[in-house]
Amino acid sequence: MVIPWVGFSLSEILKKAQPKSSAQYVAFTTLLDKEQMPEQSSRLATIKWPYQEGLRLDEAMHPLCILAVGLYGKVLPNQNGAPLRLVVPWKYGFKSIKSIVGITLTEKQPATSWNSLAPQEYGFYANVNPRVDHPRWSQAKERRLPNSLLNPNIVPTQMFNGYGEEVASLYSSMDLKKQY
Ligand SMILES: Nc1nc2c(c(=O)[nH]1)N[C@H]1C(S)=C(S)[C@@H](COP(=O)(O)O)O[C@H]1N2
Ligand SMILES: [Mo]
Repeated sequence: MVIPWVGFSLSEILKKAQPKSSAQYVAFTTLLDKEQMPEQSSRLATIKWPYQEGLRLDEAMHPLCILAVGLYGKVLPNQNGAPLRLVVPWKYGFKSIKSIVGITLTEKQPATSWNSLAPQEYGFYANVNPRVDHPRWSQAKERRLPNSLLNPNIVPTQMFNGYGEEVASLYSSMDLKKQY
C-alpha cells in the first residue's frame, strides 16, 4: 500500500544527540501500557512486550528513513502509531515500530521483536528482497492495494522496494541471503 506519510528524517533527531564514534546501531522501544494496549496482557506466547526494533546507524542516518507524525495530511491516529512511528521505505512492511517512547544509540546490534520470536523467519535487516524467500512463502510478488477480485493487482516485488539506487550501497559488502 502506498501511503503519503507526514514526518521528518530520523537523521535530524540523531544528529542532535551527537552520536559517539562507538555508536553503531539505533534501538527503538514502544510504550508499555496494558490498559491502552490490551494485547500486551495476552498470555499467549507471542512477542515479549514492549515491541522493539533496531537499525544500523548508517541505515538510520539515511535521509529516506522517516519518523512519521501523520499520514494523508492528518495527525497519526493511535492505531497507526501515534505520536511517532518509524517508516523505512526499503524495508516496507518491516521495521514499522509504532508509538516510540525511546531511541537509544548502541554499540551492539539490538534485539528486535520478530527476530527474537522467530530468527529463522525474520532477520535483523528485513530488507524488501524478492530474491530471498521467507521459509514458508515466496516474497517475489506482492498484492497492491487497491485491488479486487477481478483486478487482484499482483505485481513483482522490487529489490529494496524500488529504492535500490538510493540504498543498495549500504549493503554492498553483505550477502543478503545470509543477512536477511
Ligand atoms: N509498537 C508496535 N509497533 C508495531 C507492532 C506492534 O505490535 N507494536 N506490530 C508491527 C507489525 S507485525 C505490523 S504488520 C505493523 C502493522 O501496522 P501497519 O499496517 O500500520 O504497518 O505494525 C508493526 N509495528
Ligand atoms: Mo505483522
